[in-house]
Amino acid sequence: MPTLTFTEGDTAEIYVHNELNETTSLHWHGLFLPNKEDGVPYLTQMPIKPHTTHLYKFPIIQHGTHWYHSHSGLQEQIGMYGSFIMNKRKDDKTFRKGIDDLPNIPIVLSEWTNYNPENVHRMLHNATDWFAIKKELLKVMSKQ
Ligand SMILES: [Cu+2]
Repeated sequence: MPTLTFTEGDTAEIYVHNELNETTSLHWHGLFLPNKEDGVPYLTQMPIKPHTTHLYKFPIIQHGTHWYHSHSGLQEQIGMYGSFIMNKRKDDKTFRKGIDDLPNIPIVLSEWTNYNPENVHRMLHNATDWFAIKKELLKVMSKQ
């Protein structure tokens, strides 16, 4: 999902247009914000219904690079996550010219599977050896 960039002192207004045919929600990982904006369905908010728009609005009271992700089902596992950059204010006493104003180039490293994550989840609960067989792990183990 898109990199979201703010500056400490801003008020974030993030409109989520849910174009999925299922509910969704977004969790702002590691951010200090009012609980009702935390993005956990049935705990801090109701799920965002399909084909509706939800506004997350909260003050940015910190700086640093974080990330955000879907908190619904296994949507995160199919790529519903992105970088969340909060720049330090230029009038911050600790602002270091030539360091804190360097451009941000976010790189997100993540595990990935081409399998439907619902299938992975099901297989993990069924104690299948499928993934060990695919990696030829059982063959290696039998040689020991
Ligand atoms: Cu998180």
